[in-house]
Amino acid sequence: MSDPSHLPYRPPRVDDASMLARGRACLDEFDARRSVRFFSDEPVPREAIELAIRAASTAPSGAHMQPWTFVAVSDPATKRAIREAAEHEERTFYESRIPDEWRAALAPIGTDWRKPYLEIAPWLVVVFAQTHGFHADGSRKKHYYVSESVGIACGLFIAALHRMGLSTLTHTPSPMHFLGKLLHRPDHEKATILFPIGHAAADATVPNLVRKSLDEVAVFVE
Ligand code: IYR
Repeated sequence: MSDPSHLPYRPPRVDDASMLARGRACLDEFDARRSVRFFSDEPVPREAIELAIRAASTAPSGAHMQPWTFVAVSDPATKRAIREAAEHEERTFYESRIPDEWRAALAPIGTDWRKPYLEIAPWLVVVFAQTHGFHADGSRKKHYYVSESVGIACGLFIAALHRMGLSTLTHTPSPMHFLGKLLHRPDHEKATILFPIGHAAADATVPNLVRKSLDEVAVFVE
């Protein structure tokens, strides 16, 4: 007898030649993505953000708990409050807390404490990790592999935005507690990544970075 809680799954079979053609196209598309710090203020429809969140939420997660909350902000006053709080934290980071090795690592990227994109980009999406959930009776429900699950969801989110022609940045103001306060999130939700989202500015530039080669990132055991 078949298990009623399991359904047949028959992903379409792809022949090797098509597989490799698709793989190359996918690589080219992902390779063309860059983290963007210069945004246009041109509006982006809310539905584009909804679609990217739904795409992200298809990520595999520990015991299928989907332990994430995406908070999407377009309200200018809230964006301004986030910018002000982020710049306050970043200023102390860059001016005193930053260790020398970290400062040197960031030098080629050229970042500093100023974060104008937090007001210019039409959307900010803050991804919160839920340290636990709740059962129907209000008791705690355990979540598993929360960082891994949220990290995978964020990866799919970035890929979905890129496929839609939108730009983003994985921004991690440190510390991030202010985001939970400003966005009225409950204590069991921890801010993990803040994504400014929009169209890249017409004159946007990106650091001239080189990606590691396959040999530097992979080992095959055959
Ligand atoms: N959170 C800071 C610092 C920063 C840290 C890393 I690691 C980066 O790759 C880039 C920046 C900021 O957002 O400027």
